[in-house]
Amino acid sequence: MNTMTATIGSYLATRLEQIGLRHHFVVPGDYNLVLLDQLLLNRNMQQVNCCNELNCSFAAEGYARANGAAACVVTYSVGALSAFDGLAGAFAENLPVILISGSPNTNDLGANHLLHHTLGTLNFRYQQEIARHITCEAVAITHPEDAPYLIDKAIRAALREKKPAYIEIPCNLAGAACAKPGPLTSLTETPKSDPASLTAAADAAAGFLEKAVRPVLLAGPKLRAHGGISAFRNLAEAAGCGVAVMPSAKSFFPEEHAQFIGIYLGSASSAGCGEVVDSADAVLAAGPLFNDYTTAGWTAQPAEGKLIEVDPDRVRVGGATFDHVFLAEFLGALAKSVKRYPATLVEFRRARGEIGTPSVAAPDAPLSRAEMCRQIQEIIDPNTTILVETGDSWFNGLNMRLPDGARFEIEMQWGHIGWSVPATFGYALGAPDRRIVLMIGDGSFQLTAQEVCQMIRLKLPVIIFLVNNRGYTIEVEIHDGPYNNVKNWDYAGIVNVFNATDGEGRGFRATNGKELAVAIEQALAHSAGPTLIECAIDRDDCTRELMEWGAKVAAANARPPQRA
Ligand SMILES: Cc1ncc(C[n+]2csc(CCOP(=O)(O)OP(=O)(O)O)c2C)c(N)n1
Ligand SMILES: [Mg+2]
Repeated sequence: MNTMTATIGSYLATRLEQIGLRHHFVVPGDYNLVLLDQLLLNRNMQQVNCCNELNCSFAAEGYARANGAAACVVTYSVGALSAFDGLAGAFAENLPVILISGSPNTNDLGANHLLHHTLGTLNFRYQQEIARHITCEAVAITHPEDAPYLIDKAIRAALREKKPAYIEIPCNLAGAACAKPGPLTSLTETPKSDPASLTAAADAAAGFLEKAVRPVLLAGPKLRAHGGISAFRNLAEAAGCGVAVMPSAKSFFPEEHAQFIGIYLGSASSAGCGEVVDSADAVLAAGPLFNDYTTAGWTAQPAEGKLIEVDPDRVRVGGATFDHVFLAEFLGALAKSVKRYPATLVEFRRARGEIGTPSVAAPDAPLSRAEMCRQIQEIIDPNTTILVETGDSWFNGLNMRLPDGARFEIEMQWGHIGWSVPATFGYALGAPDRRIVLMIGDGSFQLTAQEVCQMIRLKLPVIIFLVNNRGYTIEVEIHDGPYNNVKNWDYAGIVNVFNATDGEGRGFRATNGKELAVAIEQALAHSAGPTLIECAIDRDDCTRELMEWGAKVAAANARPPQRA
């Protein structure tokens, strides 16, 4: 039997299709053109061009958020080194993005001559070396017979670790024959906890909670990547206590649930939540990520002595660590034995007080941040995903109330401004039936604005709220200076530039509530392309949470150097 029925490119395409990809993102270059031809032969996957490789990697990152995994294909060095920024972001955000880079002809590896798109030295291995730092597996194919093994090794690692992987394919091998793919199951096995360690961890956690009177549960960003969302909810319902979420875990626990107590971010928490979490005598944090931002400058890190930390593959309770215990299994095991702890819910209702309805601004009053958010809130339905960019959009978004089913995407660990335009593009392709809403500041938009043209090209009805406060307001709150001013653009007008003669994007500028309402109405009625609504607000009109958080982060940044 002839098993050599695949090419390296078609093998890769089959694998990407098998792991659930219906799209892959590309920027062509001479080192990857034959590979792109091979990928195009697979009719079950659409090849999606991006404007540049940074955007290409962020588009894949956004697609992975919607779809569970993603792939992008770039050319050697000039492309890949740009894509590494988004790939590193996927590492930080626990998303399995496969980056495939074309590379030099295999005959050039040992030859004593220089190549274009390289450093102008004889070293052609540096790209893979760099990739090792920002992926869980980085492979370089040098012989066709090894290709299936190496491709599978990289994809398997990415799916298991929920981290990016890197595959380098020389330009003269993409069309070379190799063995055809075996069954997919070999790539997607679910890891199993050590049974004794799992039982011991669940017993220790139950015992730890029994000593507490006011425990709370805290959802962290790794819950989704590690498949723990429903197990977390079951545990919460078994324990009956208050449930807070970290900012990057917003939407991982339903906000309409009777046990939801809000977003925990120290003094920048949502109403009533900070008081309850800070005074809890035990905090079970599931898939958390505590860094200087998520702890508001180290002011909101639960003390070690009251923390149960459930990481993807280990649990820490008090002074003990239980290894090889996987998050979802642990939450499931604990749910079976946990007692009920209603105290924090009672406390939360008291601490939160009455929730008022936001007042409606006069239609022709200058647009305020509050009025903008009030109107955006009205279009968030259970089928909406709202993506929020680094800046005050983080806090505006965190303050939105999500009906059950609505989703929320934030990139708070990597925090690359400009992430959200390409990520929204990728997300929209991965979730074609959802309403996609993006909130982004003027400064961030200027990094990756050109990817709006791809939303136009593919007729994606994304709604972009571009918050024009004429500067880097989040940085103004951390540390101000003349560098925080941003050159103004005609943001609504730029959509027409991208439309050229064949696009159907729409651009609006809102300077008061009435103009915003009209623009939103038009956006909701427009399905043939994106709508960008520039919301012109005052430079200092920012959230209370940003001011609180900014002051804490500034203080953490300003700590003097320690003496030995
Ligand atoms: C790639 C990158 N460069 C620089 C920064 C630093 N930075 C963080 S937020 C920010 C400004 C964001 O301004 P804008 O998008 O206008 O949001 P605003 O705070 O005004 O709402 C900058 C420059 C970053 N996070 N990422
Ligand atoms: Mg701004």
